[in-house]
Amino acid sequence: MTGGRRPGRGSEGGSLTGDRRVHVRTCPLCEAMCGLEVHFTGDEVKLIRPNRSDVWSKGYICPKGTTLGHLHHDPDRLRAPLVRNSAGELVPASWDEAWARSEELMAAVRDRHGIEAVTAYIGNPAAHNYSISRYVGLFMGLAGLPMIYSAGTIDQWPKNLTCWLMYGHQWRIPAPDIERTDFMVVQGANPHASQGSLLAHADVMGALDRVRGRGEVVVIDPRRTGTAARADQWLPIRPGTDALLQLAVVNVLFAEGLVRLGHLAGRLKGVDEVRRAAADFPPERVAAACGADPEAIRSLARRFAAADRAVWYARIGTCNQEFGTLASWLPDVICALTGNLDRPGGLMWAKPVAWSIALRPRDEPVQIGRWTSRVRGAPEVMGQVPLSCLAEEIDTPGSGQIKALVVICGNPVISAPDSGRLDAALPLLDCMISLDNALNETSRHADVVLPGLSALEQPHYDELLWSWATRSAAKWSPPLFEPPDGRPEEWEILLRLGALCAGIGQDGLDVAGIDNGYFSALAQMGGADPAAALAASPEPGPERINDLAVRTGPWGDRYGENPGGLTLEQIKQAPDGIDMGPMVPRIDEIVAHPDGMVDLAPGYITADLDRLARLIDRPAEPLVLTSRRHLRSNNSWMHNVGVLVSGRERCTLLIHPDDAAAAGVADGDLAVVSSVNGRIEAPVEVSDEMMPGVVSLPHGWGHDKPGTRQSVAREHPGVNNNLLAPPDFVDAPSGNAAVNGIPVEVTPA
Ligand SMILES: Nc1nc2c(c(=O)[nH]1)N[C@H]1C(S)=C(S)[C@@H](COP(=O)(O)OP(=O)(O)OC[C@H]3O[C@@H](n4cnc5c(=O)[nH]c(N)nc54)[C@H](O)[C@@H]3O)O[C@H]1N2
Ligand SMILES: Nc1nc2c(c(=O)[nH]1)N[C@H]1C(S)=C(S)[C@@H](COP(=O)(O)OP(=O)(O)OC[C@H]3O[C@@H](n4cnc5c(=O)[nH]c(N)nc54)[C@H](O)[C@@H]3O)O[C@H]1N2
Ligand code: SF4
Ligand SMILES: [Mo]
Repeated sequence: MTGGRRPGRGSEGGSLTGDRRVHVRTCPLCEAMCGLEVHFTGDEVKLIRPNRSDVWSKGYICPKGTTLGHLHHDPDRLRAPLVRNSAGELVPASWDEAWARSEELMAAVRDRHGIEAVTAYIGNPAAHNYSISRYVGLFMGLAGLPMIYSAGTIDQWPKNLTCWLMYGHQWRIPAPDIERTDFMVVQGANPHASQGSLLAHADVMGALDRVRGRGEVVVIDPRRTGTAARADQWLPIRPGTDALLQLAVVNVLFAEGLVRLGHLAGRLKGVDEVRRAAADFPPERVAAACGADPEAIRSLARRFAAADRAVWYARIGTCNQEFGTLASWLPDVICALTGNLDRPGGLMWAKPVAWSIALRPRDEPVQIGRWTSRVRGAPEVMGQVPLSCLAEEIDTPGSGQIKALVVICGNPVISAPDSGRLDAALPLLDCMISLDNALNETSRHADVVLPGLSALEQPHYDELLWSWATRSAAKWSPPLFEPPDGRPEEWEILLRLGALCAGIGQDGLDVAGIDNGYFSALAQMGGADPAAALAASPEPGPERINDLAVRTGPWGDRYGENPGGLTLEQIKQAPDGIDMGPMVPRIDEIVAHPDGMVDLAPGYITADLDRLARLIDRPAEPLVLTSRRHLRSNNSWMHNVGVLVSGRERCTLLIHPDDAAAAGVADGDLAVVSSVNGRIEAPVEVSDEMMPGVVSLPHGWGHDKPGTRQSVAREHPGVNNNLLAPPDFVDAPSGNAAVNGIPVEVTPA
C-alpha cells in the first residue's frame, strides 16, 4: 500500500485512530479536480472528506467525490475479464483467455472484411483516466483504423471546430477567467450541476458569487437552473436560437459604437466581415425567435461592453444543438470585440504545468470533408462523423460494413442519439470488445469485456483538463490500493488493443518496445532528446509521459538543461499540489495560423449564417425537449452508487405549468413523450423553472435492460432520452448531435 499519510501538510503514513490512515488524492470524476482526503483502514475506505490544504480546490468537494470508496468496493464492479461462452453468456475468464478470444474474433473480421470493417468508440472517461488519457493516442496510432467515433460529436465538436478555424488548433480552447472578471454571461451551461465544463475551476458557483459581488452574472438558458437562480439575471431562450441572440449582441456593439479591439487590434482579421454579418441581425429582428425581449438583448450588449472586464462563457447547451458551430464561435467574437480576449478577466488560455498530448503544436489546416460516411454520406469533420452514424454503419449491409467495434470507456447505448437503433445493431457485430469497469447497457453486447483498475488502484494527474484551468496548478496522486496480482493497467490494455486491431499477435508482443517508441515520439514532440528522456525514465507506462510533460512544460527542468526546473518528482513531494499562478496573456503562443492572426470570421463558419437566418421566420415548434445534468449523477455511469441515487426520483420530465395543463398532465403523473424517433414514458415534474414551450429530461438513464450487472441502477432505471433524438438532427458544420431542441409531444400515459 502506498500514499497513506496523516492529515496535515506533508506528514507521511502513521496512524490516526487505531489503524485508520488518510490518503490524499485528486478526484478524477470531473473538471473541478477536487482534493480529497480518503480515510481508510487496511483495504477499506471508511470516509472521504475534502482536503482543505489542497492548493487548487481549497476544501471544495461535491457529493460524487465522497463515493470513490463506493465505486471501488461495488460488488458489481468488474475485476476480471468476461468472455462470451458458446451458450451466449458472458462469463469470467483469465486475461490470457480474454486476449486469445479477442484475437480470434478480430482476426476473423480482418481476414474476411479488412481493416475497413473495424472501428472504435471512445467515451468520456478517456479525458479523466490517468492511463487512458495518455494512451488513447497510442491506441489510435497502432490500430490504424480508417475512422473512429467518439463522445466528442455529442459534446464539444463545435468548439473544437471554431477554435481550429479561429486560432489554428482544435484544442486551444479559451476559458473564462472567472476569478478576475466583473461581468459573466453563462449560456447553455449549468455549473451548479456540472461543476464546469471546458472550464476547470473548483467551486464555480462560489466564484460566480464573487463575480456578483464585483459586478454581474447573467444566465441564458431555457431553464431557470441552479446557476440561473443564483445569478443577477436569467434570460430564458428558445433552444437552438442562441446564435441569433449572440449576433444581435454583436449587432448592437457595432451599431452603438461599443467595439473596442484594444490590445488585440493588430491581431484580429475578419472584423469587417463580422460587422457586415451582424448587420442583418438587430435585436428587434431576432428577439421573437429567441423568445426574448429586444430591449433585454440590447441592454445586455451595453452592460457587457461597459464592464471593465467581461467574459462570455457558453457550453453544452450551445454545442449540442442545431446551430452549435455558430453559437460556439460568437462568444469568442463578442469577447474579442470588447477587448476581453486573452486579457485578465476575459477569455484566456491556460498555461498548464504539464502539456497535454492533444494540445501539442500542430499547424495543419482544418480537416473537413476529406471523405464521407458510407451510409448517410455525412462529411468528415476533424476526422470524425456524427456518432449517430455508427448504428447504420453496423446494420446496413454492403462493402465497408462495420463488423468489429472496440469500445473504450463509453456507454453509447445510452449516450448516443437514436440509441435504440445502436442497441439493436450491436448484436450484429462479429466482434465487440469493451474496455469498461461495468457490465452495462453497452458492454453487455460485447464478446469480451476487459476491466480497468479502480480509480483508487492507480495514480492520478489530469492530462487534458489543465488545458482550460483557471490557474497553473499541478497535483499528482499515488495509488491508494495495490491492484490485485495479474491485473494489467489500462495503458497496457490499450496498447494491446491497438496491436490487436492492426493484426499484430498478442503472443510475445513487445509491450515495452512499443511503449519506448511512443515515449520517444512524445519526447521529440516536447523538444527533449528522446535518448536522454528514455535513459531518465526507462519504466514503461503513463508516469514517464506525465514526467516528460512536466519537465518539458513551461516550468520544467528540461532533463537538466534548466537546473532547478520542475519534475514530476517535485510535484509528488507536494501532496497538496503546487500553484504557479493565474492565467496569463499568451496569444503569441496560441495562434497557430501561418499569418499569426486570429480569424474572427472564418468562411466555413459564416457560410452557415444563411441557414441561421431562415430560423428567424421558421414557425416555432409548440414543444421541444432539452437535456440536463444533476450534481449527484455522472453521465450514464454512477447510478450504481446507492447514496447518489437514493431519495427523490431524478429522471423526471420538467415541464412548465401552462404546457402541463395543455398536455393534460399533472405533477407526479406518468407522461408519454414522443418524437419522430420514438416514445418513452417519464414521471412529470411541473415547474415554472422551465420556460413555456420547453421540456427537460436528464440524459444518462435507462438502466432496465436485461444482461447488465448494475444491481442498484436497475432499481432506479429512469428512461433514456436519446431514444427520442433523431440521428440526422445535427449541427450541420460540425456534425455534432443536436440533442437539445427536439420537437416532442407530451400526452398522459
Ligand atoms: N441526450 C443527451 N445525450 C448526451 C448528452 C446530453 O447532454 N444529452 N451529453 C453527452 C456528453 S457531453 C457526453 S460526454 C456523453 C458521454 O457518453 P459516454 O462517454 O458514452 O458515456 P459515459 O456515461 O460517460 O460512459 C462512461 C463509461 O466508462 C466507464 N468507465 C468509467 N470510468 C472508467 C475507467 O476509469 N476506466 C474504464 N475502462 N471505464 C470507465 C463507465 O462504466 C461507462 O460505461 O454523453 C452524451 N450524450
Ligand atoms: N454532476 C455532473 N457533472 C457533470 C456531468 C454529469 O453528467 N453530471 N457531465 C460532465 C460532462 S461529460 C459535461 S460535457 C459537462 C457539461 O456541463 P454543462 O455544459 O454545464 O452542462 P449541463 O449541466 O447539462 O448544462 C447545460 C444547460 O444547457 C441548457 N440548454 C439546453 N439546450 C439549450 C439551448 O439550446 N440553449 C441554451 N442557451 N441552453 C440550453 C440546459 O437547460 C442546461 O441548463 O458536465 C460534466 N459534469
Ligand atoms: S466537483 Fe465532485 S465530482 Fe467533481 S472533482 Fe470535485 S468532488 Fe469530484
Ligand atoms: Mo461531455
